[in-house]
Amino acid sequence: MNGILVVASGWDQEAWAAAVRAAVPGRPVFVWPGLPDKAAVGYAFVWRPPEGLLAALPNLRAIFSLGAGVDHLVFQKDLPDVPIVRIVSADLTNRMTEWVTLQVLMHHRQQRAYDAQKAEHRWHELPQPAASEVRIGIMGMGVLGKDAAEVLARIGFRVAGWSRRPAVVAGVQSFHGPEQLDAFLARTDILVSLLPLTPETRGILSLPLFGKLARDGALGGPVLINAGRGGLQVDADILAALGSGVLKAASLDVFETEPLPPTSPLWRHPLLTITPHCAAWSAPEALAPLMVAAILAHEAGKPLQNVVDREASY
Ligand code: NDP
Ligand code: OXD
Repeated sequence: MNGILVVASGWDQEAWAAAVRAAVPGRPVFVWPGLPDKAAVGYAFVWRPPEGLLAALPNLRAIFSLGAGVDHLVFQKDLPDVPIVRIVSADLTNRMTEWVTLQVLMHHRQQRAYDAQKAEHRWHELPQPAASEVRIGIMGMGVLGKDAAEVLARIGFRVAGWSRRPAVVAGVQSFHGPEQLDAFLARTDILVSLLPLTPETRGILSLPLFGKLARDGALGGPVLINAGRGGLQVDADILAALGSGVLKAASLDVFETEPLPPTSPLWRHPLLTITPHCAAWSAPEALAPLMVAAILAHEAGKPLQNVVDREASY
């Protein structure tokens, strides 16, 4: 029957279903757990689906992740052997670039120090380096990393990226592979992480790595910005690095446990900026039409785009 099942744990499933129905009127759209006939599902639109659910759908043709990241899916047991398609959209990419640029500029333009001065009613201009004196390093030069790199380079920062394979972006230096990681870190003042969570990247944002960042930069110490996944970062190492000056400050949008528990010491650290995994929201009205268009093209015989490499886990 090629119906569409929407399963989005913790998200507004009804908003997603409404956006899908508007994009493909007449197609059956089911909202988990309201599924009268498992055989009626051809496509699943998912965010953190319950383990085992997808394997129980006998006519499933493809799985669409409602997020750009697919770690919520690829590590599930019993995942059926159908293509997994992930989100690639200008809307989501722009949202992420906004967030990354905001965080970079907040650290670069010393906004936290000015907030503190405002609290004391203190009028005092701080020395301000130019963007061209600051080196940004972006870990993960995929769809999101490349866009952020282009915008930050356009503002005038010295930008480099690190990925598995060389990435070509005009005006952006490319580093790749484990063998070039140290050289990338040694020239980086603001480290931006837009990596996916995979067995290779888990825990990569750790004290030994922070210790390899440049210490001679114009900002007076390295800054960490992570919007990739919480599992990339070792929270205790971030706290230790902030405490000892190995990191000057950090901005985190993602956490191993979300929502971040109220008892987490991360909340209390004055040098940490925290946002609630909102860097790039998946907007149903922007994304559902793209996913439906992909289904219609697939049903017309065209190959699916943005299919996840299960071997690489992203
Ligand atoms: P892509 O798959 O397009 O890009 C991933 C990048 O990471 C690629 O450049 C890839 O290298 C690189 N990479 C992967 N593994 C390694 C490794 N072991 N060593 C070095 N580089 C590696 O993903 P997107 O850019 O679309 O998204 C990135 C991540 O952002 C998502 O996986 C998700 O976790 C996160 N995200 C967070 C959001 C939020 O709101 N906080 C919203 C959306 C996404 P190569 O180019 O060589 O393949
Ligand atoms: C995503 C996310 O992966 O929202 O898109 O984190």
